[in-house]
Amino acid sequence: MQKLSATTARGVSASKDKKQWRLLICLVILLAGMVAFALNFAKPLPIEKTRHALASSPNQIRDSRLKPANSNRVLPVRAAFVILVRNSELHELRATVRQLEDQFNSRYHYPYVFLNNEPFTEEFKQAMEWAASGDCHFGLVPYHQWSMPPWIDRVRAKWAMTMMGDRVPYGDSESYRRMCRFESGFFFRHPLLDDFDYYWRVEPGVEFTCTIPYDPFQYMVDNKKVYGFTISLREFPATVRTLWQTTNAFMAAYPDYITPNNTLQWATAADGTYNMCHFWSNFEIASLGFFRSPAYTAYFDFLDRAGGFFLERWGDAPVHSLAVAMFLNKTQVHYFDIGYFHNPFQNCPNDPEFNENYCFCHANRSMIHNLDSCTKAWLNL
Ligand SMILES: Nc1nc2c(ncn2[C@@H]2O[C@H](COP(=O)(O)OP(=O)(O)OP(=O)(O)O)[C@@H](O)[C@H]2O)c(=O)[nH]1
Ligand SMILES: *[C@@H]1O[C@H](CO)[C@@H](O)[C@H](O)[C@H]1NC(C)=O
Ligand SMILES: *[C@@H]1O[C@H](CO)[C@@H](O)[C@H](O)[C@H]1NC(C)=O
Ligand SMILES: *[C@@H]1O[C@H](CO)[C@@H](O)[C@H](O)[C@H]1NC(C)=O
Ligand SMILES: [Mg+2]
Repeated sequence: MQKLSATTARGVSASKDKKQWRLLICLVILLAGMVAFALNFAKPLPIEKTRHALASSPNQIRDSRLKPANSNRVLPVRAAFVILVRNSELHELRATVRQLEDQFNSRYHYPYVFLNNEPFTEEFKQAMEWAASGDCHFGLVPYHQWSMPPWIDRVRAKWAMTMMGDRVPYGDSESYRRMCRFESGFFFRHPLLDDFDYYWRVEPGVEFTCTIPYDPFQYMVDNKKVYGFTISLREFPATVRTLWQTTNAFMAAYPDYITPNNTLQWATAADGTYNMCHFWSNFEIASLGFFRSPAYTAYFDFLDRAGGFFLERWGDAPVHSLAVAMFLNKTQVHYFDIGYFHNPFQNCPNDPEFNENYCFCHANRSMIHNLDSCTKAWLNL
C-alpha cells in the first residue's frame, strides 16, 4: 500500500515536472520569437540615418544651385523637370539629362528639381549642375512621406509582399511601394515645387529620341491642357486587386468631384471592371494644380487610408490615370507624340518626314501599335 502510494506520488510529481518543463520551453520559444520580432521591426529604418545626417547638415533639406546665366531669364511658363532619383543612379541620369538638354532644354533652360529620400552627395549635385542648363534644386523627401503610415498593419503588409514575391515586378519590394505612394500623393507638395505650375517628370535612364522643336509647357498653357502622356499600357492585375472598387467607393462618397464629361469609359472593361489601362507615369507633363486640387488630394487620402499602396502594390501610374479619368474630360488631356524610351517600351513619331529629320527611333516599334497600348482607345474616345 505504502509502496504503491509512494510510486503514485512520485508519478504525479514527475508529470507535474514534465508539465512545468513544457511550459518553460513554450515560454522560451515565445520569448525568442518576440525578441526576433522586435529586432526585425524595431530595426532603425534607413531613413533614420537620413535624419541623423540632417541634424549635421541642414542644407541637405533643400539646396538650390542657381546659374548666373539664368539670373535675368524670365521663363515663359512656371515649370520644372521633377526627378525622384537615388545617388546610385547618377550615371543613368547624366545620360538622360544630356539627351533632354540636347533635344529640348538647351533652348529653354527650364529648371530641375531633384528629390531623394536620402541626402544627395556633392558628386551627384555637381554632375547635375554640369549636365543641366537650368537651375538645379536638390530636395529631401520628408520622413512621413517615405514610410508606411501608422494605420497600416505592418505584419499584414509584410505578408502581402512576401506572397506577391516575384510574380510581378517589385512584388516583394517595400521601397518600391514607398516610391509609388510618394509619387501618388506627395511629390507635388514638396516646397521646392511651390514656385511652379507645371512639371515634367523624368526618370534616370530614359531616352529622348527626337528633337522637341517646341515648348510642351507652353503647349499645355495655350491649349488649356492639364495632363500630358506619351505611352499608355495595361497594369499587372495582381498589383491593383481592389483599386477599382476603392475608386468606386470614393466616387460614391464624393460624387461632386466627378466631372460630368469624364473619361472613365476609357478605363472601364465591358463587364464594368477596370480594364487596367493607364498612362505610364514615368513620363508626365502636367499641371501641379491638378494634383494639389481638393478632388485629387481627397482621392489620394481615400486610397492611402484603404492601405493598398502597401497591402497590394498600387502604382502611381494607375492612381494618376484613374484620377485623370474621373476629374478631367478628353480635351484637357494630351497625347504628346514625343520620341521617348523607358525600358522596355517607347513612343516614336510616325510622320516619316519628321522621323527622318529629327529622330533616332524606329516608328514601327512605337508602343501605340502594340495591342497592350490604350492610346488608340484614348484617341478614339
Ligand atoms: N531616391 C529614391 N528614388 C527612387 C527609389 N526607388 C525608386 N526611385 C525613383 O523612382 C522612379 C521610379 O522608380 P523605378 O525603379 O524606375 O520604377 P519603374 O519605372 O516602375 O521600374 P523600372 O524603371 O522598370 O525599374 C525613378 O525615378 C527612380 O529613380 C528610392 O528608393 N529612392
Ligand atoms: C460635355 O460635352 C458635350 C459635348 O462635347 C458638351 O456639349 C457639353 O457642354 C459638355 N458638358 C460640360 C459640363 O462640359
Ligand atoms: C472640358 O472641361 C473644360 C474645363 O472645365 C471645359 O472648358 C470644356 O468645355 C470641357 N469640354 C468638354 C467636351 O466637356
Ligand atoms: C513598318 O511598318 C509598315 C507598315 O506595317 C511597313 O510597310 C514598313 O515596311 C515597316 N518598316 C520597316 C522598316 O520595317
Ligand atoms: Mg523607371
